[in-house]
Parts: sequence; structure tokens; C-alpha cells
Amino acid sequence: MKKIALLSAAVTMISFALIFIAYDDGGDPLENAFENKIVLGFAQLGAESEWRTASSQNVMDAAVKYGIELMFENAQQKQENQIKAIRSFIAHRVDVIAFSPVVETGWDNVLIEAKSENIPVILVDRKIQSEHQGLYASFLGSDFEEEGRRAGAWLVKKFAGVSGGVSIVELRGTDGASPAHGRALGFRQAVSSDARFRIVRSMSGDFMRSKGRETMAQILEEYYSPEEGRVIDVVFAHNDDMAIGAMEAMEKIGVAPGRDVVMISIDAQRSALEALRQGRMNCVVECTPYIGERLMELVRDLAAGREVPEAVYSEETVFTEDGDPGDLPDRPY
Ligand code: GYE
Repeated sequence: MKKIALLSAAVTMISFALIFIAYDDGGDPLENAFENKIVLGFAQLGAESEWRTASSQNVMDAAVKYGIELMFENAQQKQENQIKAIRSFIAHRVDVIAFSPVVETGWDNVLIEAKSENIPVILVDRKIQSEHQGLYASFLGSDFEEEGRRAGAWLVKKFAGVSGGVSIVELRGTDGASPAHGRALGFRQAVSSDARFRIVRSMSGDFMRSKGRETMAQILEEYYSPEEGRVIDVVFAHNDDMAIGAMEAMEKIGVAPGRDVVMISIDAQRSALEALRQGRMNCVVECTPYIGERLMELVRDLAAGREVPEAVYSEETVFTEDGDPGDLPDRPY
């Protein structure tokens, strides 16, 4: 009898401890303590930029906050690794799969496999292209064409009333990736109506700072000589890391980004906003990595069998040299 009483006291204490742990998680305490946790398999594409690192951290933090168990894989920028990760999530019978597709095509087979196992899929931050319908439940992220248009529209305004041609260098993101595709397209839509704007060089820097630096150094060799001093007018970089790499390459040979060359970039991470404050950058189009909490809400809805919207776009803004530097946000990333 005494033993039974002791045992039941112990069980009660453990239950309270469990409730407390779940509460500490920031999730719904009772739901987590007494029900099985939802399991989310997330295949991140890599760690190519500061944006990506912030995105991964944000997903991890949001999973803790929502009491969702996260299986997280980093695919090191390789599609085959992402496909492998998704297959392992299917084998583990996770409740929901989410991934940021490194490129747009080549996902049909693995997504058909997930579908046949009734595991819903969310595309996070990047899109795919497929002839098949219904391979994923929802897309969550930014409107990349709109980001490109915003960058181009600012440039058109910047050169309003200035005569003569405007030569532009474009540093593209990863070839085949939806943000590279959308940003290139949107930018061209915005500048193409004015014949003064010419994209003289477009090269991929793979969304990486090191490659932005190398690519820009190569382009400067072609377009700049200390004797002639000829330099391009504008650099449009598909992300901040490449823009910062390009700025380093310019400064190394005495070209001043922001003054000798107009700099436009996308993301608005802390280092780019700092460059804007210093006058080394002219325009930064925001693309937020903070979509983790919205992702967890979608995961909860899908796990509960509820309908979710086909696409959820983030609300974003543009930071430019025309604004008050004091208004620029402080970013942890
Ligand atoms: O702009 C870039 C990152 O997919 C929107 O990927 C994302 C992009 C982001 O490497 O910095």
C-alpha cells in the first residue's frame, strides 16, 4: 500500500515536471504534456549567407516556441542532399515536411513520394517549378519579382533627369534558384522601358560574399583601369552578402562604393544597413528571414487537417539613402 502511494506521488511529480518543461518551451503546456508533439522535418538548403543563418535560427526558435519537434538537416547547397533529407523524413513518417529548395526544378519524384505517403509539404522561402499540380500545400516567403521591381524602380528614380547611358553590373544569386530568377526578372521589368539603362555584365556569385568579391574583382579588371578610371555606374546584387563582397573588391582598388558606383542590394541584413548608414550603399530592398512562426502556424494547421493558403507572402519595405539613417532598424542578423 505504502509502495503504491509512493509510486503515485512519484507519477504526479513527474507529470508536473513534464508540464513545467513544456511550459518552459513556450508552447501550449497542456497540449504538449498530454499529446504527442507534432514532428516537422525541415531540409534547409545550406549556410551560404547571413540571411540563411538567420533563417535557420529563426526556424529553430519558432519550433521551440510552438512546442513542435524539429528534425533539421542542412544540405550544404546540394540538391541531392536535400532530396536525401526529405526521403529520410518520409521514412520517419514526420507529420509535415518543409524545405527551402536550392533550385526550382528536379523535385517531382521526391514530392510525389511524400504525397503518396500523405505527408504535406510546405515550401519555405524559395519556390519550385513543376508540371504537376498539388505537390505542395503552401508556399511561405517573399515575392522575388516584386523585390527586383522595387530595386529597379528606385534606380529609375535615382537617375531621373540625368542624361547619358547607365551601365549596370548584375551579381546574380544561385543559378536556377527562384530568388535569382524572380529578382532578375522584376529588375528588368522596371528598367527596360528606359533605353539608358544597360545591363553590361550579369554574373552569378551564388549568393555568397566570397564569390561576390571574386566576381566583382574580375569585372573590375575588365571595366576599370587606374589610368582611364572608367568604371561601371551601378551594381545590382541579388543579396547583401554578394554586395558586401563586391564593395570589398572595389575598395581594394580605390573605387568608392556608394559614391563612384551606385550600390543596390536585397535582404537588408545588419551589415548592409550599416553600409547604408556609412554611405557605401544606396538602396537595400528588404527580404525577411523571419518567417519561422508563420511556418509553425501552417504546420499546426496541416497536422490538424485544416486548409492552408496556397501562398503566404511577407510584408517588406525598401531602405534608401534618401531616408533618415536614424530610422533604420537594428537587426540581430
Ligand atoms: O536573399 C539570400 C539567400 O532565398 C530569399 O537566399 C533567399 C535568399 C536570400 O542566400 O541572401
